[in-house]
Amino acid sequence: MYNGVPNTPINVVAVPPPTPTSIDVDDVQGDVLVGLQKNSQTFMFFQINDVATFKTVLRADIARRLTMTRLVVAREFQVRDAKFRSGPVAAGKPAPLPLVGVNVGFTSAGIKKLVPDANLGDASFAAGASTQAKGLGDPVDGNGNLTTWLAPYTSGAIDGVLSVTGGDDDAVANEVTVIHGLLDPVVTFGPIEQGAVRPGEFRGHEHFGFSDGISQPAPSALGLIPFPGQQEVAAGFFVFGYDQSPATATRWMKNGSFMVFRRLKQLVPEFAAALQSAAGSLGTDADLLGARMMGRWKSGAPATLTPLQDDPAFGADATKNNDFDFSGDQVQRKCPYGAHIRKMNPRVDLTGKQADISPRRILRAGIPFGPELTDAESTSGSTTSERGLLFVCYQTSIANQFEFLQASWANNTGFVPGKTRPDETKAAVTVGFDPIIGQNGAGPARTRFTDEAVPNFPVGNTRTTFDQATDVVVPEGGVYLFVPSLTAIVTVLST
Ligand code: N7H
Repeated sequence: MYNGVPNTPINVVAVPPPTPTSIDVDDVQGDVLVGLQKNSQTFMFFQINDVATFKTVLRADIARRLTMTRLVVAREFQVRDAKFRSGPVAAGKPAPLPLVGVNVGFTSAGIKKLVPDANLGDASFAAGASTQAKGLGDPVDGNGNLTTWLAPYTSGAIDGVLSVTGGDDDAVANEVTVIHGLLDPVVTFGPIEQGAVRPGEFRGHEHFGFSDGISQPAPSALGLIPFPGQQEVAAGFFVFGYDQSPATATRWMKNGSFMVFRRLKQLVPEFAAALQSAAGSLGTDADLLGARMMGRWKSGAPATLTPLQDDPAFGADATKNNDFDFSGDQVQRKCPYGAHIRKMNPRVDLTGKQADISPRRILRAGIPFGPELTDAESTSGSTTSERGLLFVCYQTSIANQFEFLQASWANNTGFVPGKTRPDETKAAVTVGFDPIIGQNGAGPARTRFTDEAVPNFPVGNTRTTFDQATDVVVPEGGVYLFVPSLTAIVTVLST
C-alpha cells in the first residue's frame, strides 16, 4: 500500500512487458496486487435498483474510470519522482498528487443480478460476510445474532462497492460526485465509509500507533524485486488464472480476485490502559509489552531483531525491517509466538505439511477511519468517538486465506502447535490468542490470553501471560466481494 509515508516501501522496481507468464496488468484492477495510491478513500457500497441501466452505465462510463494495475505501477514511479524532486518530506511538504483511483467489486447478490446463473465456486463468498462472521468469533447473542455489527452490514442489501481513492479528500470527493451523477438513482448508495491516513507524525501508522503496511507477500510474475525477507508468493493465490489459483468455476473469473472488507473499530485508550495495567503487574513497561504483542515496535522495528527497545531507523528501513524468519527466536524470547505478526505469518515456525504458508498469505490494502484520539479519551481511558481500520484484503480463496487466518490462527489458542518451553520441564506451550485481533467467541466472556508477555531471557524460565478482559478490536461490519477483470466487466457483467 502506498500511503504517502516517507518510509513506505516502493517495491515495484520494474514491470516486464506482458508475456504469457506475466500478470495482465491492464486487466487486473489496481488495488488488488499493488494497491491504489491512497491518502484518502471512500467506499461507496451500493444496491442496484435498475439492472439494465446499471449495465449500460457500467460499460459506458464506469469501466473507463477504473484504475488498472499498469497505471498504479506507473504512479508509484510518479510518487517516488515527486518525493525525490521535492527533497525530504520534512524539508518542505510536497502537495499530494491527486492520483484518483476507482475500483469496483460485487457481492454474490450483485453478481447474481448481473449474471443470474453465475457460480463463482467459493462457498464463503456465496454465503456472504455476515453469515460467515459467527465462525470468525464475532460477538453474537444467545440466538446467534451479531451484536456489534451495524445495521447496513446485516441487511443483505449490498450488491457492490465503488472504492474511490486519491491524494487528498478533495480529489476523492470530486470523483465521488461524478459517480453519484452517473449512478443516482440507478443504485442506492450506502453505507458510505470514509478512510484517511493519519495526520502529521502518525502518517502510515494505524490508530494503536503502530506503523502499518510493512509486510506484504510479493506476487510472482509481476516484476517485483522482493525486499530482503519479503516472501515471493505465486500470483494465483491473489488473482485468478495464474499458477496456484483455484480452478475457476467460471471462465470470466480470470484476472479477478476476492476482496474481504471488514469495518474494525479499535478501542485505543482501552488498549493503552490494558497494556499499562498489565505492564505494572508484570513488572515491565507498556511499550515493551505492546511491541511484544504486536511483534513490532511502533516504528515498525521487529521485536525479533530489536527485542528490548525501539529503533526508528530500523523500523523505517525497508531493506531491513522484514528481514527475519524467527529461526533465531525458537523459544520466543524476543518475539512471542502469539504476537500479531507471528500469528499472521509464522514464517519458519510451521513445519511438515504446513511449512509452506503461501496458501495462507493475503494482500492487505486497508486504511484507518475516524478522528484522532482526544486528550479527554486518553485521560478517561474510554473511547467516545469511533475510530479503527477499514480492513481490506485480497485472495483467491476466502476460506483458505482470510477466514483461515482469523479463525484457525488468530482465534486458536493452540496455534502455533508443537512449541515447548525452554526450561527443563519442556512443557508444551499454549500460545493463546492473537492479542490484537484474536476473538474468543466460545461464550459471552470473550476473555483472552497470550503467552509470554515479557521477555523470558536470560533465564528462560519465567512464564507470564497478557490477559485481556475485553476485545480491543470490535468488528462492526463486513462485506465479501469479487473484484472482476476489466474484460469480465465489459464482456460479461455489463451485457
Ligand atoms: Fe494486521 N495494527 O496496525 O495493529 N497488522 N492488523 N491484520 N496483519 C500488521 O507488517 C492490525 C488484521 C495481518 O507478514 C501489522 O504491515 C490492526 C486482520 C498480516 O509479518 C500491524 C488490525 C488480519 C500481517 C497490524 C489488524 C491481519 C499483519 C504490522 C485491526 C487478517 C503481516 C505491520 C484493527 C485476518 C504479518 C505490517 C507479517 C500485520 C495491525 C487486522 C493480518 C501494525 C490494528 C483482520 C497477514
